[in-house]
Amino acid sequence: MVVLSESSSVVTMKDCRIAENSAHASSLYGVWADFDSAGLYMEGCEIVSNINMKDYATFKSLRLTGDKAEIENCLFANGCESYYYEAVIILDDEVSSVDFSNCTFFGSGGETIALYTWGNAGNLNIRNSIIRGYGVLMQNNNLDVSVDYSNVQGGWEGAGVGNIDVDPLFAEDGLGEGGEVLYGVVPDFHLMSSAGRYDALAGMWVRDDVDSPCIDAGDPLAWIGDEPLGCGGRINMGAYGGTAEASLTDKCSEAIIGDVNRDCVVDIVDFAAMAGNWLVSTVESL
Ligand SMILES: [Ca+2]
Ligand SMILES: [Ca+2]
Repeated sequence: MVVLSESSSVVTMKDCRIAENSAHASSLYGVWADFDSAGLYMEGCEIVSNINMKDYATFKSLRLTGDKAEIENCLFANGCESYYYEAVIILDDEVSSVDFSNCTFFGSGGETIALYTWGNAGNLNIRNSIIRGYGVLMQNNNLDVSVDYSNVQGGWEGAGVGNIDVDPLFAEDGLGEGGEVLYGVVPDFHLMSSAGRYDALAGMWVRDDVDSPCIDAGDPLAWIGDEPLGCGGRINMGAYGGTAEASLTDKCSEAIIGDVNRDCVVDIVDFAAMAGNWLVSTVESL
């Protein structure tokens, strides 16, 4: 477990992986961030396949206690079979502002809750994310919550637009047909795609027979980031949306100069994107 406590500056965690740990304790955490005055920035982190072996115990990927956090392109998924209660993410009281963007929350087994909040008063914004498992539970909640362009188990009836509730068609969720954890099976939360999907285990691109509904389902105004050629010109939901490992929309024979949004067509959308940034420069002065 990583514990971050009483930091006077913003802590950055980038491309960290906390995985395949098991322990026997009442309560376990991947990261517990308890800040008095600063905040947490996480990008590209994975807290996956950890398990608490004790009955009626929990493993929480992330616990935020206090102040603000900004979390992008992170994956939170932990195994839990017979335990009656678990939360992938927990937000405690005193949280003031938490933004999740392009994250995947997956609670497996038992009555696993993907996102749990308790007694908060602040802002929680979730965008372009996938929340599967036992859905979202909020108790004594005073948070101002918005969820946009996300796939939420059980649906989302609060503030926000563009949300869906469908099977995200992960490459491998690590569960059997009865929802049981398949030990020894390495989960892979890339989205299935007939045009192309990065197989994390094999380290190569493959094609599936089906297409995930989370492909090109993110905020249409969000930039595609590093999504590769054939990305459809629109960001995907989930932890790999906006990255070079984003699942593809189209099979494209070659890149075309001027195809700004990499959807394999040069049209007015590309022209507008370029015109909107006309004469903008990011060159830093020496
Ligand atoms: Ca896309
Ligand atoms: Ca284009």
